[in-house]
Amino acid sequence: MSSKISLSRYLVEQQRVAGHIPAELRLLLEVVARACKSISHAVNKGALGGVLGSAESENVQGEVQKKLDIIANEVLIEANEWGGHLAAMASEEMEAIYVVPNRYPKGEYLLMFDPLDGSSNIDVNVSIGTIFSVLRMPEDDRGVDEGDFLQPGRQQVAAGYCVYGPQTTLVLTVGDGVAMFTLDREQGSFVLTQENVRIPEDTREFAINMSNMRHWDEPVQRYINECLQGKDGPRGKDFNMRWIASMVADVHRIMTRGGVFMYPWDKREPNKPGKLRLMYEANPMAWLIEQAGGAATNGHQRILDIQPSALHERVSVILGSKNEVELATSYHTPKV
Ligand code: AHM
Ligand code: MG
Repeated sequence: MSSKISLSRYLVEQQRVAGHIPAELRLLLEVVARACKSISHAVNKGALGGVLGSAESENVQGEVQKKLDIIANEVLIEANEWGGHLAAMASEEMEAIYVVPNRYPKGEYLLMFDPLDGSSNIDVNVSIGTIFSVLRMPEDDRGVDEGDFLQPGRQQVAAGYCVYGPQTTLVLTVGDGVAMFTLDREQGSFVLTQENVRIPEDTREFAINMSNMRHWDEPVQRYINECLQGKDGPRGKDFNMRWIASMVADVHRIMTRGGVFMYPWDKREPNKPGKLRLMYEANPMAWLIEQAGGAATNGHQRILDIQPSALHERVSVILGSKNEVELATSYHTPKV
C-alpha cells in the first residue's frame, strides 16, 4: 500500500461514504481499538508485567479466570464507559450486564465482548485475542436491561476481533466487507493492511478439537471421517488439520487462507448446545465470516438468525469456507 491509511481515517471514510456509519459508532470503534492496543501491550509484557497465571476466581460459566481475562475486561470497561456512546456492556467475564454509570452520558449502543479469547493459551505464549460485537439499543424509552441485548446476530452494526500474535491485527466489519489493520508499534496506531477480505469457497483444511471425536453427533463424525479418508474417500482430496484452541486465531487463519472451523455440541455436557457463546463469540465471528464470503451455521440454521434467549447462551459452531460449511450443514437435519 503506497500511502498508509490509519484505522481513524478508514472509519472517517466509512462515516462519509453515504453516511455508512454514524459518528457515534465511529468514535465507539476508535475507543474499542484503543482498548485493544492497551491489552496488546499487557499481553506483550507477559511475565515481565506480572500478567500471567490464574486469578483464582471463576466466571459465570464456571471457568477459572486468568489474570489477563480480568485485566482485559477492566481495560475494555474503563475505556468505554465514559465516552457517551454506550448504554451498556456485556462480557464473558461478567454475569450481569454493565450499565453505564449515571455520572456519564448514555448513548444508543450496546457493546459485547469476550475480552481475552483463548485463555488456555495465555501462559504458553500462543496467539489469543479480543472479540467484540456492537448492537443498537431497541427504540423504546425504558431503561436498559439484559433483554435489550437479546437480538439476533444479523442486527449487529459492527463486529470485530483483535488477535494478539506475532503481530497485533484488528479485523473489523461495519457491514461493508471486512478490513484488516496491523498495529504499527512505533507509531502506536492501527494501519489498514487488507481490504475486502475474501475467504476461498473451497478448502482442504479443518479445525476441530479431535480429542472430543467420540462425543460428537453422527453428522459431525461423518463429515470429519470423510475428510480423514482424504484422496481415498468420498471427498477425493487430502485434508490438513489445524487447531490453535483460540477461536480468534483459528478464525483469523480462515480469514487469511480459508478453512473450516467447528466447535460442535458433544455428549460431555449434553444440556449445553455447544462450548462457544452465541452473543460475543459466535455472532461477531459469523458476521465477519459472512462479510468475507464464507458461511456460519449451528448445523441446522444460520447463526445470525438465531434468536438468543440468554446473555451467556452457548451454540454449536460451523464456520468458514462456504462450500465446506454447506456440506457439513447438509449432513444435519434442517431446523423446521
Ligand atoms: P475462552 O473464551 O474461555 O478462551 O474459551 C473459548 C475457547 C475458544 O477460543 C477455543 O476455540 C476453544 O475454547 C478451545 O477449546 P478446547 O479447550 O476444547 O480446545
Ligand atoms: Mg472465548
